[in-house]
Amino acid sequence: MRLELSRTTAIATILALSGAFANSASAAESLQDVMKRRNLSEKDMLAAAKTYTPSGGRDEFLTFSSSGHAGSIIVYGIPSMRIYKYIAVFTPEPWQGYGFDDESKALLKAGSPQGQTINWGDTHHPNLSKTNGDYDGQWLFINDKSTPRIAVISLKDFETRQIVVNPVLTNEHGGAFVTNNTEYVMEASQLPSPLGHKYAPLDKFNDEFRGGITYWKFNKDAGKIEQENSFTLELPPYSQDLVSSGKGPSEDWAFLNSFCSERYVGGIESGKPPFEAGCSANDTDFMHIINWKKAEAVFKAGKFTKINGMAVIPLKTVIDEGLVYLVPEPKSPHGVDVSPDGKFVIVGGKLDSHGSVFDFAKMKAQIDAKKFVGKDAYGFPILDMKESLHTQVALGLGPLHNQYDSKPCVVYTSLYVDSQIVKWDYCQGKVLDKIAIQYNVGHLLTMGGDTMHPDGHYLVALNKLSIDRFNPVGPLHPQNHQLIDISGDKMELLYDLPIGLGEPHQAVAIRADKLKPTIRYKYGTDSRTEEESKFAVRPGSEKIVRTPGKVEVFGTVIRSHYNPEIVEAEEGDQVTFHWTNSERAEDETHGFAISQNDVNLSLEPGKTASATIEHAKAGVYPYYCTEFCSALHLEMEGYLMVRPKGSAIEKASTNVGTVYTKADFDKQYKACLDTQSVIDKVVAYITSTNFKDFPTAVGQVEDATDQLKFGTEARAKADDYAKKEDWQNATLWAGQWWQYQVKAADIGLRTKTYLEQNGARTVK
Ligand code: CUK
Ligand code: CUA
Repeated sequence: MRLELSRTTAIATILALSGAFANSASAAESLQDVMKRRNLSEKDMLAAAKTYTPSGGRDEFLTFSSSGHAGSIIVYGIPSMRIYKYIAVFTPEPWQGYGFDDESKALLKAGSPQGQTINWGDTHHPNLSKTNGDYDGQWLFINDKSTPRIAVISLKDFETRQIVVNPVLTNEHGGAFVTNNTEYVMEASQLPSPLGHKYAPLDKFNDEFRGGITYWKFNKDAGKIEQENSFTLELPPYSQDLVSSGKGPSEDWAFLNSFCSERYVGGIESGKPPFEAGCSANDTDFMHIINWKKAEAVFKAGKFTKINGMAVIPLKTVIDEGLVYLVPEPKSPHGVDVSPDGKFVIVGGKLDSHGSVFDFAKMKAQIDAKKFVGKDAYGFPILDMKESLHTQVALGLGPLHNQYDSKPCVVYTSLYVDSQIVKWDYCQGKVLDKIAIQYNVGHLLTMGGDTMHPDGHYLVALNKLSIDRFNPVGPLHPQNHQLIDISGDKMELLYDLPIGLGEPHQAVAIRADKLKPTIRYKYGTDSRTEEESKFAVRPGSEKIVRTPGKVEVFGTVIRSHYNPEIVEAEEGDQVTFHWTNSERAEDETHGFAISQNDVNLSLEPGKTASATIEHAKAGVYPYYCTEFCSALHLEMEGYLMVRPKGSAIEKASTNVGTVYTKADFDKQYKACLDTQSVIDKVVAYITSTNFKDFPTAVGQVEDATDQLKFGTEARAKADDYAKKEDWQNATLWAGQWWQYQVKAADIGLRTKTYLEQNGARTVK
């Protein structure tokens, strides 16, 4: 339950607190001083109190927003509006190693049309997997409008798992929308084209060009789209737009908008009016009412042809089997959104000032009675518009997208031209409230707004322009997401989030407690497939395998070294590194960059990733860690030595650098013994508490124990060499023992602080 402070109580509390501070002896500014200095009103303070999240605090909701043609997904929290992550999807992203390790390169290649790797995408609509119409927190999908593709992202590790290319359509817009139980991910075309990437001249537009909607079968357990179980419905060459799945009573159906049902083909260069004129001539376009459940049965009965390996149900079969019906909708519609109870479909008409509420039961009755007012040019039955409508409400100029509230019958619609959001009652057909937005709003986002049980609370306006809202950063402005409180009767603007990637179209938000991401990978996981990597090795079994023309490194990384550190190769060799991060500690990620090469890996705890240099050029290539992983991070380094063709292999040199004596060894050894007594004290403190009740502390203790174990091994080596009076190796191994001690002490102190701050008790 959310604690709702009334406005006056909140302000009284803030002022009382500020009074308390003013009375204190410190010279710190009071709240009133700050308000005055920064010119903040009480309303601002209230908005701040509703969004401000103290250090270490958590958000109530997580948002997944498209980044538009930046090709990724932006993750941010609500109400704090703090950005957490950019999930790389269609576009390479070096921090995550995405598009730079062999595994993700393979994923991007498999997700590109044959013969090329496409390194960007135009993301529009992220959508979350659903079970019984509500988010289940497992999978995320997003579409690429430019190259018709759908990506699957795992919410276990927030990584892209799969990209599928549509072999039939040339572009799309109506993706990635899911059916009520994520049986299918829907993807509808936008610009009509000959199916299957064929050529046909534009004067054959009516006969050879087509639209289509693909039903990608999703296997929820495997987290995979199965192309062999997917099918496409051939549709008339209208510009199909967005699609919304039915729910409850309409669960077997989907609703797909279209514009340009005029089938106009522009040609401004030859004196014709542009597309925009010819595509908005008619008063109405067609909403497609799709019986996908029946289409699935038709597909399973084998009534399809195959185009480029994809099952396509031909136009005639679609009509004959009663898979798609049309109903006129106000011209150039955009948003189509099914209500939480599945009874209504609300359509926004970009060039119409109404929100049109279609009644599913009324449409279904006409379909069942085969009562049609006519057919389109291809023979699709058309329902009566008036008889299909529940109501139409004058909302304002340019209604685009709709999102539902947790309150029954309440919906929010963006008004693109008016730059406003309108809150209205779609049952009674009346406007309830309006709020101004900066500027030209597109999609809206309410919490769980497209599920059967929306959470309410907040609304985000995904604006198209930010004009004068932020410090200028050049002609390309940040994108602007505006957070609005919708818990009361009046909408209240709370916060502006400038986003430095664009252009975000749609976003979805899920209650944070529905997500259970992992903290570390199972040892040796290929994160791009989530399967065990065949290249993983355990510490102690690292190896370099040489075959003619090839060097393959199977190594491990841990604070703060690579094993191996020196790798020899010959000019022209193919050199592959497979690294496994053998850390168990939370957030102990290492990187791997090789100078002068397009290589950077992100190695999270437990992960295995690979990088290949196809034809090594002679030279010295330092490699190093790109994440500041410990105090000795800068020392986490190595060399790839590529000797000129034909020269002999060299051993890593041991006779360079400082020479150590017995005195050096004794000094280092004493430092280790002193450090050990500090560690013993920290250990004594931790074990005197109930640290076992804190999973975070338990994880840290395990990690520290690992480090101490490695330290003991290094100490044994130092002792051995000391016995042989090899002071060089004895000193270096004693130094390594000390490195492990420092890491263990660091973790130990972190644990001590954590326990103190989280109220651990003494138990013995
Ligand atoms: S679209 Cu961009 S504002 Cu692609 Cu859903 Cu409407
Ligand atoms: Cu590993 Cu820095």
